[in-house]
Amino acid sequence: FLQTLEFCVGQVYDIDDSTGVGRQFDGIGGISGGGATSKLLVNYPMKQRDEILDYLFKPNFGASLHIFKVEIGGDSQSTEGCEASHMHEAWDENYHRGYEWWMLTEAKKRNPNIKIYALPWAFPGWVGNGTRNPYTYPNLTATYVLKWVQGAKKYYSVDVDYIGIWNERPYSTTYVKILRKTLDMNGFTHIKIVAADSLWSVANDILKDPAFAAVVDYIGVHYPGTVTTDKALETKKPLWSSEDYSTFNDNVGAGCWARILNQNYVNGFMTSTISWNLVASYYPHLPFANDGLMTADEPWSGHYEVSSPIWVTAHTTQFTEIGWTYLKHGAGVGKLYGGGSFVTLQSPDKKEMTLIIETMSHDHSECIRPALPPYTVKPQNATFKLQGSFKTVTVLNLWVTKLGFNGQPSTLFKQVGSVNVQNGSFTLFLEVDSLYTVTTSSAGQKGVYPAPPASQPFPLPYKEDFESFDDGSEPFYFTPQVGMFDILTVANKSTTTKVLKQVVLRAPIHWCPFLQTFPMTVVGDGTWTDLSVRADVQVPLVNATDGVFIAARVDRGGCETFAAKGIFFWLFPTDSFGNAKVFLTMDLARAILLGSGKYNMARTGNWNSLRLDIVGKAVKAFVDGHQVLSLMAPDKLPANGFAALGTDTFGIGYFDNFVVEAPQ
Ligand code: 147
Repeated sequence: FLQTLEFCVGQVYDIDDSTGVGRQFDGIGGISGGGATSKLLVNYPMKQRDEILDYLFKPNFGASLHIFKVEIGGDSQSTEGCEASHMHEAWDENYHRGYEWWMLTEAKKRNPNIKIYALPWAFPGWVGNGTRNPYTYPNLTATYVLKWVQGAKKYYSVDVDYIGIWNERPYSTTYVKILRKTLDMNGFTHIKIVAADSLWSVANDILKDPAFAAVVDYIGVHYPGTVTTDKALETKKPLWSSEDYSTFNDNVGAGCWARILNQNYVNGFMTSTISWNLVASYYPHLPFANDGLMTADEPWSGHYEVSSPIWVTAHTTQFTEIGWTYLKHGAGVGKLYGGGSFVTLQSPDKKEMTLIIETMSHDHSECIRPALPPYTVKPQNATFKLQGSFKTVTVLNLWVTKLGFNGQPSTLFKQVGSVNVQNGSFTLFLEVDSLYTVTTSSAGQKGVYPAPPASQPFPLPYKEDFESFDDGSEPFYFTPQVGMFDILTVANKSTTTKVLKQVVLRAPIHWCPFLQTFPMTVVGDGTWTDLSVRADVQVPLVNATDGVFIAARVDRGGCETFAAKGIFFWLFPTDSFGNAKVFLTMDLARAILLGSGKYNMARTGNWNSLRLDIVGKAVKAFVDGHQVLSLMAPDKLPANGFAALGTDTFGIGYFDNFVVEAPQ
């Protein structure tokens, strides 16, 4: 008899606020940055760009995010590239660089209530003032961060809500205290501090040091695997998964995201989960391809994909708000008898409630990290019994996602009518790999735009003279991997011309495990094979690099840029007649020299034009139209890769009239 009953109504779960509630819900977010993850979004055709931003930020439309986290650019590599600092040097300030300012205003335009969270991954070298440590001069670092906060307010009317310390790198309790003081003294008492975007061990310092505890508003950890620690709970601080997900955005990624959105609270009492990244708007040949809630990496075609994690997000975000509360474990929050989990949230006035149920199976919900211990999920009936404030609820709206695998179709964020509550309870048959939202709210909407244009490869020939960009901005498509490349107007004979200038003059306080010292920006398509690459180049007289290069078949970017292979054509001009050197190398680090020569007409302070032709393994290099090198590259030459340009050291180099075309 018991078995039969269980088969009919399944396990019974209480939804009940009468003996108190759980923690305050702090919202679901996405990250632009860490780094250069939005690089290709900014030059989409306006129509598609607005559509993509609507899918991300517009309330009751798509992901409808509650929190937008952005990188405070540090002129240094932070995963997909380098993001511009607002202060390349101590004496320099510019609040119009890069794309994060623009992203902030677009997010706020769509949702004025979206919370803004800012975090540095890296810092310009001067912040360390001779050291590669941002805490040697904590006042300097705090002032640098303050300047960014002030810039957001002054130039974009954007209020920063949360500020972080240093992404996944050490924090200093002294620095955090000074940061608090610096913000307070400048009228930013409302900004809350998240510490420290890394591990749970920050709880030890919070428990030991009351002054530190007093300035930490939230504990933010990365990739917690849905669990927390006793010490973290002991601090009584709100706990956040301030970076999570980072999984390919197919249905397994959607399963990962659905599972952690629920279970970060169920298992770990975390009240916010933030996705790295928001939107995968970077070349897919860079690391972590498609690890965003959706993908928009083809500004040239306007093509984009609204991936299933967008609709998983909607299941929570469209029916909750920051400031709602989770119900207590055992009274609306818990694990399902047959596998899976559920959370219930209620509005502050206790009138609205939202129940989110996920039944993601192990193999269809693995995230990039950490490893997921085995478990099973079965189809099951579940009965929910409404008590307390919800006792009188009679009708609830039901939204369903069923992730399809092995060629099975998916149902994504579909309203399937309503659930009738009978005698204070309702029963759902739960399928595996599914997500259910049962809510008093009638606000949900599955936003839809007509299908975007078809996918196209990066178009060739590609020509860029930089004339259409403002000084100080960064050009579209060029994605700096080491160093920063800004637009600058320079004199050219009787007129002026806009050029691309490598602006980083000393090693940054880097985020990647290794310091990288050869500035390079990549462009185009990582599948490119035979190419002709051209650029006008100049090593100027002051604060300059020693040499400049153009390259093809560049096989990687990100934190491993230092190990990039490809064909690199270098020019080292001299400051007097003669002995200007040219090289061909098979790597950025110039450890694999393929050939060298001389070109007497290249002098610092002058323009020369470089051309690099590669067909199969045959490489030809030209300066000012004169062939200076011709050789066969070894078999190990990458078969495909980006076009690129760069400099030999942290020092100024100029580039203009960049061309990529099929070889003649
Ligand atoms: C995170 C970074 O914070 C992001 O910027 C991005 O790089 C993301 C990609 O998955 O990863 O950094 C981590 C890198 C390695 C680990 C965790 C986080 N890890 O090996 O546990």
